[in-house]
Amino acid sequence: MALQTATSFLPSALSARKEGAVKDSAFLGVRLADGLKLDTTSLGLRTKRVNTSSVAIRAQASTVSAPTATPASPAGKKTLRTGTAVITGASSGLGLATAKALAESGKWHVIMACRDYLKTARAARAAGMPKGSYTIVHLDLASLDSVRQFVNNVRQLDMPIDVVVCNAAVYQPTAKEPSFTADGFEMSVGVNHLGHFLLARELLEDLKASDYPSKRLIIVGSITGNTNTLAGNVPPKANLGDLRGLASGLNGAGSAAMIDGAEFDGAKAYKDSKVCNMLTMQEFHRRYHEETGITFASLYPGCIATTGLFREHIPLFRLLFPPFQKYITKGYVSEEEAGKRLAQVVSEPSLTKSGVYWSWNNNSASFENQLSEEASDTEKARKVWELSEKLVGLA
Ligand code: LMG
Ligand code: NDP
Ligand code: PMR
Repeated sequence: MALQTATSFLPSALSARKEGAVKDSAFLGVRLADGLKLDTTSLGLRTKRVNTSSVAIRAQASTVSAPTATPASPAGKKTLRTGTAVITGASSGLGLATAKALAESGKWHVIMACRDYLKTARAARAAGMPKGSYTIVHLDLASLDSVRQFVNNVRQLDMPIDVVVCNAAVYQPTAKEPSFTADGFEMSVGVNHLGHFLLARELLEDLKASDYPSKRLIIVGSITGNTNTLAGNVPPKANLGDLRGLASGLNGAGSAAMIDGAEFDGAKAYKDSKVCNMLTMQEFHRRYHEETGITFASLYPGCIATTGLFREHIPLFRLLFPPFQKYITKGYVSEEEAGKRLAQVVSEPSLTKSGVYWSWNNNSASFENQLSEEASDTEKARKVWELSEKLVGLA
């Protein structure tokens, strides 16, 4: 436990380094000499084979074996190797339920990309995720440095990256004033969209390099960003306007903490961020699907009214929202059911179509849903892409 605790506070630079790169680094009093490769399993970064009671760090020459074994079945038929899926925000709600569903299937190793190591470790254990089926790697989407550091760290794990799920989100419906990420972006759009935008752009290279037969990049969307629905018409409605706030850096200067340049509204900022998520998925599809064969998808998993997403809402809302969704709108789904849905988008052979926004009907059957006019506006998607590139330092 002590080891795991310590790893959560490990400077990212130490969490895993490539051969030869670790220079005389001290950790828990153990020094690692030049030229030795860290076995990330013994850093607790990868729970597989970690003996939590052991504090010894083994410095060894062998590499961490990626979960790539493709044993031939008795019939001599090759089975699909274990896939590796990165899931952001896997410490609770939909992300955790999806991680659990994938891990329990035995077909996936999950990289849980989370900002709170201890919370995630406890959540994974409490959810009963099989040991060795997941690795926790620190990621704070409210910092572009952290995103870049995360990308470096997962690359050092020597695991292929076959699927990436951009799931984490914050929702600040009661905030009167905007708050900002480390890079000075309004928090909801900064975390939900811009952090994921950089992450997805970086990990695209890793997806391209993977030999997995069905590689996917999934960005979680929502009904509330789609004004072609009843839920999307509950005020405040999503509206990116002419993107003037995004263009000016989303930093609150000149009252431009909102994408459309209007006064700050936390609920709207969240819905706007979801529109960006859905536009980004489609722009990825247009730019990269043909060339790479990667499936790009988004989804509305149903109304998971009990998750941590509503932690900042008023207590009355948190009390009434679940029964309202269960008995009145009938849009409610449990975390478990929503996790199964997202796991389908990760793994189902029938859901390989790219550029799709998936939803499920009342019988839990998936279907290709229609996005609102704004959330399917190709010109806006291109502009959001280009402005986001500038903000995250890719252009
Ligand atoms: C707003 O506040 C903020 O003002 C805004 O800034 C922003 O943050 C926004 O989108 C976020 O939130 C939210 C506030 C107003 O909502 C609440 O606090 C509570 C809303 C919870 C949902 C409504 C519950 C209503 C019914 C509860 C019943 C539960 C029990 C069911 C048990 C059934 C058993 C069989 O949010 C608003 O948007 C208010 C909009 C005004 C609409 C008010 C009318 C509600 C009508 C709902 C339809 C259902 C009607 C039928 C009632 C049947 C009763 C059985
Ligand atoms: P939760 O609050 O349960 O999960 C959100 C996750 O995001 C948590 O793991 C949280 O981490 C993580 N997170 C927040 N900020 C950061 C950050 N700066 N860096 C890294 N991770 C961060 O909410 P849900 O499970 O409901 O939300 C998951 C996704 O589902 C979101 O994309 C949301 O928009 C979407 N969605 C949800 C719906 C619902 O009804 N709940 C409906 C439609 C879509 P931590 O645990 O540390 O706080
Ligand atoms: Mg909404 C079919 C109706 C439906 C569905 C599926 C949702 C989903 N909501 C519906 C209807 C209504 N909602 C109605 C009629 C109202 C007025 C009472 C209403 C209100 C409401 C509020 C105040 N709903 C909300 C809020 C929130 O704060 C949530 C939000 O907008 O977060 C951005 C929310 C949601 N309703 C949903 C879903 C899925 C949410 C969670 C938001 C999300 O993750 O996108």
